[in-house]
Amino acid sequence: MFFNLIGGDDYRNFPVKPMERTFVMIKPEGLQRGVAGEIIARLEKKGLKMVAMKMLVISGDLAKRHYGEHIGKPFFENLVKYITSGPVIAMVLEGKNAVSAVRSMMGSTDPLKAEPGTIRATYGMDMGRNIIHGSDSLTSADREIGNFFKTEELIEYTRSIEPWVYE
Ligand code: DAT
Ligand code: MG
Repeated sequence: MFFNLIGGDDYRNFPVKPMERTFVMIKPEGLQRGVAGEIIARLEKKGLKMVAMKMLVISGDLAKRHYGEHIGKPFFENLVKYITSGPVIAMVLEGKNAVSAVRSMMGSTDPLKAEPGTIRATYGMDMGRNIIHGSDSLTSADREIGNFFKTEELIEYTRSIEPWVYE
């Protein structure tokens, strides 16, 4: 579990809150369809802080590690083929309850069942093309962040807007 304390001396007038970090990925169709920026903008507007971001083509090995919990399921082979089929954008986002904040913005796994207005409901039609990944727990977040980023790629900085995002 990762706790980062915003504030310190810069924000001594505001209560210090424990922050979570979550792993988020715009899947290949996000870039192919030209909507990656729009989706990132939603996450940014929400108030989540970007701690790391990179564009990459996922290798077969990394795909199998990332989706390890699904090995043996009927959709696994297709899932690996699809997630390695083109560039993705991988991110680490930080915020209060960041894991569940992102999951609720994403909506259910099946875009046709996702709540209206969520990212998957807005941008997707098919379970196998659901546009975005977000960690489902703090444990998964730690593991997934470690799979995609080195510690030195996670950037520590202070945002002056922090007191306008959190009371
Ligand atoms: P989520 O991405 O919402 O955490 P998951 O971890 O259960 O969902 O599955 C990982 C991805 O695998 C999911 O985003 C899309 C794909 N997937 C899951 N269930 C599937 C199914 N029954 N058929 C096809 N693809 C599926
Ligand atoms: Mg999952």
